[in-house]
Amino acid sequence: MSLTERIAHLEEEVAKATARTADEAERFRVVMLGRNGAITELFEAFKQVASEEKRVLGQRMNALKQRAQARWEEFKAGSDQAEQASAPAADLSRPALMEPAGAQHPITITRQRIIDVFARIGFTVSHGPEVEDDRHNFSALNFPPDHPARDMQDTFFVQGPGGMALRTHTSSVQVRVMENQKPPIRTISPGRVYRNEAISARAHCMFHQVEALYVDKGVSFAELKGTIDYFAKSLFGKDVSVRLRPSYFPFTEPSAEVDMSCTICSGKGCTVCKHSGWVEIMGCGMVDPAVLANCGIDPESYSGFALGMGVERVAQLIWRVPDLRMYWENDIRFLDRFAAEQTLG
Ligand code: 2NL
Repeated sequence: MSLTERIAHLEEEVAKATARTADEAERFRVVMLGRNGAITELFEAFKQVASEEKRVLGQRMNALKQRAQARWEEFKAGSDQAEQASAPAADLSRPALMEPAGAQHPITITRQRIIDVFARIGFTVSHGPEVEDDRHNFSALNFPPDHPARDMQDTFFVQGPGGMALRTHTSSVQVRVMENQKPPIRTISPGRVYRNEAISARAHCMFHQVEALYVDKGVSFAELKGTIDYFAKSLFGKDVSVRLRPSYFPFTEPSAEVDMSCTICSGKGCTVCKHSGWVEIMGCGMVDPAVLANCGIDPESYSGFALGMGVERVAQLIWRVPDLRMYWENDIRFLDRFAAEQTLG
């Protein structure tokens, strides 16, 4: 057979070839284009062809080889589809694979519950900067210039001019609200606060606070106590009671510490309440008239109450968290406990 005849023969073979499976497609490749394949052998024979014939035959052979390669690609693609089509159909009645669901962090859940309780009695949420100036974190709140909280020992100061610091409470947000809004003011400020403390089971250098502020004409201490009672019963159940102990804050007068009947032992006495039957949950008081005046509100016409609590502390009382460090260790065995928890929302 002459080379021209062999080319014509293979052109016909390539045109006629079929392959339904991946194996058949592979056989076509080996027979035509493999190391000892017919087309490969054709190119070997081409070396003997007289040079005046080389151009015409060469073009025809290149076309043949390209055609064979294209058909092989077709066979491969077609066999993939055929094999998929012949595979058993997916059983659509099978239950879906369950992806493990993430959980909200206990601090997120608790913060949201606190916000929801106050939202129901008309408090809005306010936010402010975490890096504050001296005025909003200290001086407007009646901290005297030599107060220990202003010490490097207690507060993280930021390098640079102006005495900027990481806020030590979200009262700084309340100051900004009072500067910018006229009473009546009913707002809560949830957020991170920072204190320069050695980290232990009971203290961390960062924690979350929620403060509430109510300023209007004739706001009384009785309303403060009623609000706290409503708050504690909403969050911990109708059976809890609260008591107030006189205390001191620079920004409130009078001031009080709030205890709640121990949720763990219902007041009978346990290690959480140190056998007293009471656990501390927040601080509160009537906004000092000087603080109102510092923020542009006339203390002759208006009065207000404020309270502040640590979110870590409230979460600890809901779930009996024994060590504050557990919140930030991200141990999956701890975090998984909250997968089933819901916010009130
Ligand atoms: C606590 C106690 C408290 C306030 C926060 C406040 C804010 C303004 C004016 C007056 Cl703008 N008071 N906030 C009042 C009493 C206590 O927090 O133990 N926090 C973790």
